[in-house]
Amino acid sequence: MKKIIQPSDITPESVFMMKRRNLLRLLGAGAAGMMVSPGVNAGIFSWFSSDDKPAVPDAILKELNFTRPEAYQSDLILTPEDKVTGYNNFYEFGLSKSDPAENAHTLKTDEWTLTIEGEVNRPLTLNADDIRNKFTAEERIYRMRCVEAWSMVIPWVGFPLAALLSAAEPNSRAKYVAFETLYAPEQMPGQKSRFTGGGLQYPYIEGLRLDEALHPLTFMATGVYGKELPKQNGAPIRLVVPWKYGFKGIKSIVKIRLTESAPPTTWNLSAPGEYGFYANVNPQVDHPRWSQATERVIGSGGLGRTTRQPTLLFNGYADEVADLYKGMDLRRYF
Ligand SMILES: Nc1nc2c(c(=O)[nH]1)N[C@H]1C(S)=C(S)[C@@H](COP(=O)(O)O)O[C@H]1N2
Ligand SMILES: [Mo]
Repeated sequence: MKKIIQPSDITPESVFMMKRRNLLRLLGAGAAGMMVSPGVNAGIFSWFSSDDKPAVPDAILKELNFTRPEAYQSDLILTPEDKVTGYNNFYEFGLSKSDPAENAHTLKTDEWTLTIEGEVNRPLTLNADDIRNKFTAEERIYRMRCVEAWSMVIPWVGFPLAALLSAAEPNSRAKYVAFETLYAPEQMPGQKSRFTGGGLQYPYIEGLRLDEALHPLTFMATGVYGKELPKQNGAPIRLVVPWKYGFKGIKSIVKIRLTESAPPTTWNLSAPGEYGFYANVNPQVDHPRWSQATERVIGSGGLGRTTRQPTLLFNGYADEVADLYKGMDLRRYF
């Protein structure tokens, strides 16, 4: 048996929450109180001390200017901001949903370089200012469905990936787009430790077919809830592909490379039988270990309960994207 954490060990979010909240309750206030007493509040006991609150003060996030195109507004109930920015997956900062908000402050985003390279006529290098100001920002309210069977509705701010790619002029050999997250183990504890980082290979990498990447829904987010993106959500720039499972939405991107052949992707490398290249949301194609037919709506219900709702084909965006997959067996290309 390997000692590192395997993807098959990654438990549903409920188990992580069990650790933090219910375990504390089960232990009773007395036992828990002892554990958080001064001098004991360290090491393996440190997770008893927080109630899923970030240990550092919230970062001050700049308000953004953006338009609100009618086509991308929505009647859907938005997930509360504190859930969007406090319940995250960003394994570079740990595996618990509260870890990114707690730990991502070590990520340095003031200086940033994003390159667009490979099969393009005009390779581009963008700095932090370019990322913020070169493209016209708009707000888009998108559903977001994690492969772990939970969902949110998020008001992103950013611009279509197509705007960025067309500036680089993909050449005729370009068929795919490969994305890469920053690799900086000194800033990202999960890249340093197989234990903290869930045994994934880093840097985190993702990919899309070029036609998926150029689809008008495919979005580069530089903000959320009207402000610049918090680090835990993938500052300064992350991908959002609303009809695909959330893991396609790679965070804190430093490189975009146009390629002739399909690029490898982090979760597919880690568990090829569980996470495909396409990762289109599909209630009829179950994950090998759980159903994808329904989803928990994060932030709904109250009193610690969450509402469950049916999952929609292509996460509700079938009218817009089904044509991309005409004639494809969605079970085979999952
Ligand atoms: N670099 C990187 N990007 C990532 C992840 C990650 O662990 N590392 N997690 C993915 C997963 S599984 C999901 S569901 C979304 C979560 O985005 P959010 O925390 O902003 O809601 O980010 C995706 N992007
Ligand atoms: Mo996810």
